[in-house]
Amino acid sequence: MLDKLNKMQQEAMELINKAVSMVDTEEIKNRYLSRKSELNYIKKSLKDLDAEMRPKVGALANEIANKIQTVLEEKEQFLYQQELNKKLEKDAIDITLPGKTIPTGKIHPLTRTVNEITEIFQGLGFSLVESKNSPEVETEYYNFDALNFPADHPAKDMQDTYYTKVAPNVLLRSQTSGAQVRTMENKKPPIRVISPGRVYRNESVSARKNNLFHQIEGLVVDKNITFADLKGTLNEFTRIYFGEARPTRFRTSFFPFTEPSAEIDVQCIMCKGKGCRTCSQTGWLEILGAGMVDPNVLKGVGIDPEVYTGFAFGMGVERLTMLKYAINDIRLFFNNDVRFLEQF
Ligand code: 2NL
Repeated sequence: MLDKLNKMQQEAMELINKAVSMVDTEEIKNRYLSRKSELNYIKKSLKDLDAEMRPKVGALANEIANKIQTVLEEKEQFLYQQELNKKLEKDAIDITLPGKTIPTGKIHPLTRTVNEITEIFQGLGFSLVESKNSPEVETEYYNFDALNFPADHPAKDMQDTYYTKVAPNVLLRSQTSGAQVRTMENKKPPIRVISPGRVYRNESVSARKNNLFHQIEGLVVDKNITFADLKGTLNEFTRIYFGEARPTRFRTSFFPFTEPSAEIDVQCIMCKGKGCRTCSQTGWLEILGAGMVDPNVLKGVGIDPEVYTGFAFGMGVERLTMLKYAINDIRLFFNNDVRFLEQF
């Protein structure tokens, strides 16, 4: 019996030695230490042995059970650590790596300019035209006739404007002036509005021209409005938009809807007036067209030009954006190339 126990111990030690996983140690525990194990059976059957053998076998059985338990627990601990280490290694994350960033979109540079210019004029007391007064599909009347264009004006030519097939007099607007004509029809002076929006011209597309672009027009109508108000307002706008005091220049010009008319230049922001490629060596950049509202335009919307006067102006959003950020191709605004867009 003692031999049998010794052999059992040896066998158990070998198995423990060979165990490579917690599954193995669990099996060994069942085999040698559970209630149904042979060792337990021997311990329970001690009473059947004779008085001389009983204490010896009992002592040895207990000793062996304790030994197996101790060694097995050590092995279990070792295997547990080993398995844990493997798992930690496998699931390891490098907490010093940069986090996953979710790319966020940006405001389109043209939208940014429109917002910026709108806010400047809002600060000067202007409000936005109502969108119901500002359709992109317009009638010939609001786009041209109400603005004092003569019937044979070249801008009305099919070559210059997109006419629709809806009706002979329905077209894509070539300026946002129609929105201001509608505003004057619906509201008594004093009027101080700006009308940003998309406009269309039948152009062949190049680095400088696109057949869709954006315009911001402004209109003031009240009693005693003079050319001095026009100059003061637009000088103030230029100062704020270009960020610092910059000389401006008002040149005489012509538009059918204003009299007198002016084109407004700002000193070249690239060369500060010395002359460079951006300003074609002139030292000046044209940024605005403007003038006193022609009496015929006021009459047309039922405003008495003997009582009220006004000034109006218009500017190209693409052009102002290109000047401010030194962009050399208008098509960049419309290609949606992220390498361009993400720079703003
Ligand atoms: C330019 C010049 C201009 C206006 C637009 C206007 C509107 C009404 C009455 C009179 Cl309702 N004038 N608009 C006046 C002068 C110039 O635009 O170069 N635009 C890109």
